[in-house]
Amino acid sequence: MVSKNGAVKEYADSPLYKAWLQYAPVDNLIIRNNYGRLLSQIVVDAELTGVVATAVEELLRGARSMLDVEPAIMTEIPKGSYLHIQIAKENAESGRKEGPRWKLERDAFTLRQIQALEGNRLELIGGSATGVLYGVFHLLRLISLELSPEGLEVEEYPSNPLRMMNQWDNADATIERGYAGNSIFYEGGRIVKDVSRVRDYARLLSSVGINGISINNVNVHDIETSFITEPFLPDVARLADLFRAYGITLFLSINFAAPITIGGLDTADPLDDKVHVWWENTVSRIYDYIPDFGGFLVKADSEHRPGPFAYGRDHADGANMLADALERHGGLVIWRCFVYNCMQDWRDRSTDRARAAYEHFKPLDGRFRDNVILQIKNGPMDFQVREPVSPLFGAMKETNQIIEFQITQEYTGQQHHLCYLIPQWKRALDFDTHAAGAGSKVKKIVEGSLFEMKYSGIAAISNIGDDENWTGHPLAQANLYGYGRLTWNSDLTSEEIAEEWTRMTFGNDKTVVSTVLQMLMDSWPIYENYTAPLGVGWMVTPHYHYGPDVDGYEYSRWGTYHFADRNGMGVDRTTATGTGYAAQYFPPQSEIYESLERCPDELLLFFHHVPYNHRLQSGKTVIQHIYDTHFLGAEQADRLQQKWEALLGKVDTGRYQQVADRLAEQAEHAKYWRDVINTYFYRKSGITDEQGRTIY
Ligand code: GCV
Repeated sequence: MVSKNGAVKEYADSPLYKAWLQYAPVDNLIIRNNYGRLLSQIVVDAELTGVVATAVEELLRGARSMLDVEPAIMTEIPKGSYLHIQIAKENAESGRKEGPRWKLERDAFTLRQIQALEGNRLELIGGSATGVLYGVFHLLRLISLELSPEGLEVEEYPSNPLRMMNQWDNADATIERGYAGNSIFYEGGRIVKDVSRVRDYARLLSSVGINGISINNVNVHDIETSFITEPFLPDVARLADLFRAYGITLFLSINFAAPITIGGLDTADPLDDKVHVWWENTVSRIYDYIPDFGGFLVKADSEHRPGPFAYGRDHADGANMLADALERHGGLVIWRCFVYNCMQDWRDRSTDRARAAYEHFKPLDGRFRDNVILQIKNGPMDFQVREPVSPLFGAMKETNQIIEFQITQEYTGQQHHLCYLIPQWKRALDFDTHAAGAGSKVKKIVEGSLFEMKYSGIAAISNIGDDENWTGHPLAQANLYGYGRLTWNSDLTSEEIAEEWTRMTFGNDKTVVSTVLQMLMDSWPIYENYTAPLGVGWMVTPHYHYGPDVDGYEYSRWGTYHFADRNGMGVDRTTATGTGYAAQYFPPQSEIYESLERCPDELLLFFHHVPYNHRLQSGKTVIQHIYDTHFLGAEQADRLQQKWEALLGKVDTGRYQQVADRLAEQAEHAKYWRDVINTYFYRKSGITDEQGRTIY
């Protein structure tokens, strides 16, 4: 596979590269002609600049390719059928306004078909230019899904005000936890000169409603620390200009110690006046170059990154200092809550990493400035295949917050294994925290509808690199697509998203659609089956996080234990006899997790230490569950290959072969997982498999 960011032109016609924006010719002639007539004349009631220009350009591209028409762009109402694009009058003015609701209206659009004797009219009204852009992408989606324009009546606005993408890209072109090649943003310590690939990425992102991006790794190394200063700002501004045209605001990850490392100061103490002034000046300079700069994403006092603790200050002191510098310009501080002691001793049973975020941040509720947002990982540990939802959601009623998902498959097969993650994220969003009584779902918290929040939404770590197919595994594109669609509409089901993606990516052939849909929907449970069981997590090769190593982390300092011995396994996080983590939830969730009988099987070993012969709610013992799921998971991974093989000849060779290769690797690796896990627990427990299968 060619994999260099300069070579975009070579990819232009590659189905791998076009991802879900294939714009394949519409097969259904009636639908094609209906849309063809409507789009042959387009009246645009707005200046053809900025985001509107992007929208119209996209529309032309889609219409030419899918409908084989060359639309005429006009300012006067024509005779016959036409598409009429407008911006709602009350929102048309530019300039910043406060508050998430306004942002939702700005991004909203309506799309409807009006029948008339003299010709039908399609009316697209955006709440602003970005609303128009989202409306155009929606229309193009309807066309590729071959849904008739007849009787069309759509009114859409996003569930979440902030819909963020986090890049973990480094200036040397590597990507932390990246599994699809090198960075498309950087080369040799600088931002790339040829930004055509970044533009194509912006298209993909805005087509699913992403409206913010932080362009560098949260672990900010030497070169990236200077991104906020003059030598780099013109280049950063170039990227900001590019993303702005797609309705996406640019953010930077910063190094909390920057005043020392690049500012020549002897401290980064957030309560020191010199530090304040340094950040104020630095921020003002950024806004000289990027007037609509989004703000900073900050990883502080986490995994050896610098932060306010060095000066005896807390996270609110640190975040507020930056917030003060950004406030006058309308900028935000997005402060990550991934804070825990990563230098633990396995003998210390009182420290529990799962408790850490809540313990650090809950006491600070109400102390953060209005333009600070806390970014909280979906679970209390670190993107494992199965974790409970972080108890911080709902615990901080007076703090802006967004949830953080990981699209890049660090712990879920690194894009060598198929793992469609939308069902996992939906589980988190649909979790009822009971923070304000029954129905206090996480999605309501991050949408900003449960508690009064000025800013809220969803962020995720991207899974793309400079591989021709963007994501390493062609089917991993579904996670990128699905993430965007879910941030736009958290009520869409995993199946709806998977089907949309499949049809846009591979076309509307019924066998292809039903096969790929089923493969995607089965993939997370399959991956869970042959990897770490019952919510215990972490049985991976240290540092790389790919492949099984049951004791790899067990005696290390990261606080990620399973405590398996010859009698049993699991972490006792109950209040009665364990670390007390279960009590961080609101009742009844705290009571359910505390109870050995009521705790859901899938999370049993996250909350309880049990003997191997403990009987699950499923009726099986823990040890038999481990054997059964691992035999089953490996078999299921094998069957994925056969399902895909049935599509030979129905999917183009390039994509067919890449998927086939990855599935073969997955099937092989799943067997290895099965054997390592089964053998480990057989030898620990001495209990044989009821079915007498081969365990080494
Ligand atoms: C960017 C995990 C990953 C790290 C990552 C960290 C984080 O620990 O393994 O690579 O660092 O999470 O989210 O900050």
